[in-house]
Amino acid sequence: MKDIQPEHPRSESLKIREKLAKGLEKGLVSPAGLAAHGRGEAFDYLLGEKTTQPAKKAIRTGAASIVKAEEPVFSVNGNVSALVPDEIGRLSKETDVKIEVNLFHESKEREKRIANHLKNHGVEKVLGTKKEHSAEIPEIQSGRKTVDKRGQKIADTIVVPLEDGDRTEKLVKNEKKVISIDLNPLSRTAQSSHITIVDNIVRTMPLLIEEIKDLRQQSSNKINEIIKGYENEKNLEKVTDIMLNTLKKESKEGD
Ligand code: PTJ
Repeated sequence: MKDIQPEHPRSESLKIREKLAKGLEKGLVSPAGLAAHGRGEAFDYLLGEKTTQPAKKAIRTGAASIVKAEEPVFSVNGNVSALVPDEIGRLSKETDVKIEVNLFHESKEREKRIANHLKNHGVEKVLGTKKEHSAEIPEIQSGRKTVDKRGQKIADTIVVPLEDGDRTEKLVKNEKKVISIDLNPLSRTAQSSHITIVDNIVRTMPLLIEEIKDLRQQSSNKINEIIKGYENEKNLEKVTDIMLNTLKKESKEGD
């Protein structure tokens, strides 16, 4: 990895960027993944590169929905595999969430490389790579339509990080509960998910795992209360306000 000085004011952001660049070199990330990352970085800047209160609320509600689910699945694409492989390993070991590779830019080779990469990071069973287990989600146009019979096809709850809009809408239509992780609160994914975590996935994952572990010890009443008390639209408005205030503050300072 390129030498990034810890005292550099943008060192954290540069380290994340470097992970993506390495992921591209290793054939995990698609070239379009770099553009997607750049878009995310811009929104993260407006969040102050911090996990906000509304994001924390969405993470806790997402965790509650995962604990309540019978068949929870976490969908992994190229960017996600490069950014948080250790956390996906922990998620699969420490919770009941299944891990499935599902790519927008379809490539059998990349799918296999991602699955191996995840296995090297502790995921014992990676779904989504075997033809004999493949099924389709009707109406999805992209490569994402092919899913695993043992995973997303039967899942009641799916976590879709860094996702394009089409699939989220179709998953919702197919009565799946969708939890997205997306730094852009205006994206179609963010707008159509049941629970939208507007945060950088590198910050979200450790918090999500801890919340799942904590909520597994709680009563089903408590879990239901958390889910009932959450309104995604309102939560998205709060995050958008935080971004707007960052811009307003900057414009006043420049007066
Ligand atoms: O590996 P593949 O073929 O499945 O492709 C993966 C990408 C990400 C290229 C594909 O899903 C794609 O094109 O996604 P989009 O439509 O660019 O959407 C990605 C969303 O993720 C955008 O809204 C970004 O703002 C957001 N995003 C990017 N980086 C992060 C992020 N959200 C959270 N954490 C990030 N680190």
